[in-house]
Amino acid sequence: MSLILDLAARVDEAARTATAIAQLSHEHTLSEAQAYEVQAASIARRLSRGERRVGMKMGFTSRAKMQQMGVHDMIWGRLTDAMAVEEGAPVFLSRYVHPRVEPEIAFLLSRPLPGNATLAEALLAVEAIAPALEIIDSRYADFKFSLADVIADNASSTGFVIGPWADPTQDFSNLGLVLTLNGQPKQVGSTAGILGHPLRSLVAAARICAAAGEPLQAGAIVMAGGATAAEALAPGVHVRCEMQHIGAVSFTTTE
Ligand code: OOG
Ligand code: MG
Repeated sequence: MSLILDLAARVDEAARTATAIAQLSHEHTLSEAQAYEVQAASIARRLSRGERRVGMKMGFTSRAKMQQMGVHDMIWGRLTDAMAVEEGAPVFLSRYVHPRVEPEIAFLLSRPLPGNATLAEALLAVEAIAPALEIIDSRYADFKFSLADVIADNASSTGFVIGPWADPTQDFSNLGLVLTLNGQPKQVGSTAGILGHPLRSLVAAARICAAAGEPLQAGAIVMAGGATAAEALAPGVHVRCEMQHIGAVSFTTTE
């Protein structure tokens, strides 16, 4: 088995069985390109189990996230239908290693986006925006990783919860947001924390996906990246993100 396929099996099995593994970088020096090959191969394993691609997620698009994790490059990951969590459905923490949650904004595309799309073109391709929560879960012990490690691990993707879809023609450049756990505010921020305007994250997503040979298609969901640092999840917690003007999204955790 090639090294890429072997490492893909390692991260995929770790995610599937919610078992922490050692960082790949402890044993192997992977380039960023090789790490994305591992990610692609791990997603191919999911697709062969019947999962379907539904979009992509951006990572480290805010200073808050970069500071929290000590990584200063944008990354991306692939989303499948199995990662979608219906709003209000219970989130079973036994499925994860050490899950965290972070507030994001999601885009739904009504048309394909070429790699060279401008901000204006990207906006025209947005059918709707929504307040969203991303559940991230590094498969690496202690949630510690190098850039190549986290890329190979599909950018810690685990789950995403999308709130009510809203009109994208309103100004969403600087919407205040609050992340509460059991009613207690834990993180406060703004969509402006995402690259100054979350639409910039969509433009970057279009460029990255086209370069990877998987251009963004109509119907794709794009998660713009955490606007604030992430919070650790424990059982029995009601998690809610309220986003100014566009509404709220929530879920409750269980064992
Ligand atoms: C990596 C994933 C980063 C974001 O929104 O910045 C990410 C991690 O923090 O484990 O999802
Ligand atoms: Mg995220």
